[in-house]
Amino acid sequence: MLGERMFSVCDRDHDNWINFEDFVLSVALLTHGTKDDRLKLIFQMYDVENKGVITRGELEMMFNSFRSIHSEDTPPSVKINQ
Ligand SMILES: [Ca+2]
Repeated sequence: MLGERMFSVCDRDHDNWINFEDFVLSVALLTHGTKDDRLKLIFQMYDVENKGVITRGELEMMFNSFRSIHSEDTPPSVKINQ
């Protein structure tokens, strides 16, 4: 999931390829962008449906994706209560 979201955000022209320009722009934003630029990039990763908001389900999905990366064992899923 995390890889798919990173790919989607880096694929700036949405042609399902990350060409050299997409790659350079993404790396430049992450390494030399302003704090706002980097926050926008992270927000776009969480905003799976590209609606300008992060739903509870999207947040859970990303948390679980991060947790699965940082744990050798498969941890129980995160569920955010209302
Ligand atoms: Ca592209």
